This record gives sequence, C-alpha cells and structure tokens, in this order.
Amino acid sequence: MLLPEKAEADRCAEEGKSVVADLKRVLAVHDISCFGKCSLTVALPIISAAGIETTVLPTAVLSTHTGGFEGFTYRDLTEDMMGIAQHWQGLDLHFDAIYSGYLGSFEQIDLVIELISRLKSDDTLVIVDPVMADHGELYGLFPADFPQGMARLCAVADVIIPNTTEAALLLGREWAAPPYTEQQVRELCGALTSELGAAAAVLTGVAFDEAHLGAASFEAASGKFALAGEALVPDMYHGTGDVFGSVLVAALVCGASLSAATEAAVRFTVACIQRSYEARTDNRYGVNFESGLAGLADLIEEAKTSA
Ligand code: PXL
Repeated sequence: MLLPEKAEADRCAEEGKSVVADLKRVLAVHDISCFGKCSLTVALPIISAAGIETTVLPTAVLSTHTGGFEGFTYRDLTEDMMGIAQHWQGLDLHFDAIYSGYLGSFEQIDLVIELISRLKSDDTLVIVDPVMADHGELYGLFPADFPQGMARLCAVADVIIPNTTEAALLLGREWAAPPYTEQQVRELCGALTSELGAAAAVLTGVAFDEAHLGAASFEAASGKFALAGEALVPDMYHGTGDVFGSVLVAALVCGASLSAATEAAVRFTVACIQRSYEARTDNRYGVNFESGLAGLADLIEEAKTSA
C-alpha cells in the first residue's frame, strides 16, 4: 500500500501539479477571538499580506478575547488538534515556520510540543510567544504554575517573544517595572536563552526612559544583541503582542535578520497603536493594523536588505 504522502505526490504528478508550494508557508497555532482583534484574526491577515501562505490551527473559539470583556464564550478545540496535525502529516505538508501564541491549558501546551515534533522539518523555524501575562501580572484565568508549562514549550523554540512580565515568570524572577538599563535587558535576554533553552529571544516592552518603547533581540549562538525603539504612544491596546509577533514571523520567514525583523515589527506595531490612539478606539477592540497592510511588504523588503 502506498504511504499517504506518496499517494499525494503521485496524484499531483499525474495531474501535472506540484506538491511544492510556490509561497513560503507558516502554521499559526492560536485561538480565534471572534471580536477584539488578536491571535488568529491578526496573524492570518498580517502574515498573508506579507505574501506568505498561512495555515491555521485554531485552539479555541471565543466570542471575544479574555482581556476586559465580561461573559465571553469559550469553545475549547483541544480534542481536535491532534487529529488535524495527523491529517497534515499524511499530506506531507512543509512549514517554513510554526508560530504559537495564546494557549488555554497545560494539555494544549503539551499538544503543541508534540505537534511541533511531528510537523517540523529541518528548516522549520519555531517561534513561540508565551502569551500569559502583562504589567507584572499573570492573566487571571491561568494557574500560578502555568509559566512552568510555557517554559517547556519555550525550550523547543528557535525564537521566543516574551514581554518583560512573561520573561520574569518564565525565569522564576520578580518582575521589575520599567525603565530598565541596557545592562539589565542584556542580562535578561541572556538568561532567557541559556536558562530556557531557546536559540534566540526577542524581549518586548523594553523602555529605557518614559518617552520610548521597544524591543531587544538576542541570538545565543552569535551573541548578537540589538535594540529597536520608537516614541511611546501613551496608551495600551489589546492584541499588540500578536501584531508584533506576526510581523516578526513574516519578516523572518522572508529572510530578514532577527534584529531587522524586530525593528520592522516595532515600527509596524507602533504605527498601529498611533492610529488607534488618534481615533480614540476602545483599548479592548485591538489596534488598526489594517491600514498598515498595504505597506507591509515594502517594510519587510527594507528589513531584508538591512543588516
Ligand atoms: O492577545 C493575546 C490573547 C489572545 N487570545 C486570547 C486572549 C489574549 C490575551 O488576553 O485572551 C483569548
């Protein structure tokens, strides 16, 4: 009997079609929050707008995200996840990157670790955003030991994207509020890679003064450390971490260096925040990323040619 992937290749050959995708392909593993732009409703349009095919693995369907709305619905899709991954294994799909975000339970964390090992090829970039906390606090729905589960997932990542609160929780440290010194940020990035086992870290929420906000990137193998910052917009919006992560993933898959991808992600995200700030949008609704999509490919092209 033919293996399913062999059968698929033969079918394509008979029909004169190719099993090799003409576009890069990213697998995004996040929830669908139907209202309140974040997770898949942000990752799918942003990564697609960068000219990358986006395969989605929804982990749950919620009426809204959990950040500030009362009475949201939550349909857990944990039971479907492995069946979906097994079907794709049979199709022999190739992913240039696997990008995970908000996960609702320890069981989902373990499932994502397992499906990374099943779906990853030698050249697949694994990017983990350990979404669970902000402003010094673990999100209310998570148990106190949730960071230990996220740390297990970070260990199998090429790049992790924590904010400073998540970084502290992953490392079992006290969170310090900004402003930070460059020395503190360098040390934190070093600890994220050496203690958690990820190859590289992009730390968000990095501020050295009251007027700027940005991110730091660090690659353990080369020791390369870089900073990216923009003028601070004095308000906080939901979903900005997912906007940032999606642009970072898209730029990396398109071939930008980690520091250039981080710079592009900071610039794109701050521009989204600025638009929503000027429009006085409800902070829970998410930011206006849509108006930036037409310029995203150019931003990424620029990132590819910078050092
Ligand atoms: O943006 C992160 C996120 C994604 N999905 C859900 C969330 C959150 C943050 O609170 O609640 C459901």
